[in-house]
Amino acid sequence: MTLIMGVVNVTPDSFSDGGRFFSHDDAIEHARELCREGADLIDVGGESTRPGAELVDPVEEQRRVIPVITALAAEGISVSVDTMHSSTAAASVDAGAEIINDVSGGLVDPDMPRVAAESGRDFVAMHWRGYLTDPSERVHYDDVVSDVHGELERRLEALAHAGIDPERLIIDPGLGFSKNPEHNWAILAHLDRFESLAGRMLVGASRKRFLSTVSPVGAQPAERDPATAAISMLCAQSGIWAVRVHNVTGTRTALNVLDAVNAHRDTE
Ligand code: PMM
Repeated sequence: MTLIMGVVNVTPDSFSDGGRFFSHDDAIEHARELCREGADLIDVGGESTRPGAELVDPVEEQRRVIPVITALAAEGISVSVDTMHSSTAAASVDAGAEIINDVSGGLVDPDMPRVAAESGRDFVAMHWRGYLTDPSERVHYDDVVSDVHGELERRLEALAHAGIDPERLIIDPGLGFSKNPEHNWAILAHLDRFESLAGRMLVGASRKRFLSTVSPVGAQPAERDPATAAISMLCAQSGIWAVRVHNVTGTRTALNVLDAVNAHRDTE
């Protein structure tokens, strides 16, 4: 059963929800709402990963996310922290985070692999080719599926070498990060090719720009939610561990449809 990771960005500038949940109370209330809608876990982030976004000092990042993580964990909500900084990861784990979600896969902060290993928590290693000022940077691949697979494989080896239990590693192909629309679609068409790398895979397609190619002309990020829900269903059919989404209701409904159909497949 694919899990739903609801996104709570405590940032002024994330591409689809920046500024909406910037106060702690608004962020906590939004997370509760996502759980009521069917989220299984909540990903809390304090730094936008949007190309060209301002880098956030870890002290400011922690000011944004730690009170939110503390409150959610106290309510029994499973939390992951979306951070590239080891100090924020460590403080978040102390506050109750169960998963460290690092879009750089431990590349930005050299202390991250050790801190993640010592925390004993799950670690999401996303495919990443560096900070970007423009999404069209670093998008050359000979074969995007093989290249992303190979780069993730080497990253996993390094992370395991740093002491992270391989069972704790979750891979993520990093849709939209140094990838053009065709690359993202090719990865989604070949999710099975990544199965051998790790026991669990997370996919984050939600509201990303490549979905505009399948959405109504001029669709704003939130209007890409139907396309996001459709991808969630494809991911569930491919046995993906979790999907990271902003709109939980759409994805929950899509997964319910799949469950309803599968229930009949199993009994026939
Ligand atoms: N995408 C964003 C942020 N964090 N984390 C993971 N593991 N995978 C992703 O695809 C991912 C991520 C960018 O989206 P946002 O700005 O809406 O959070």
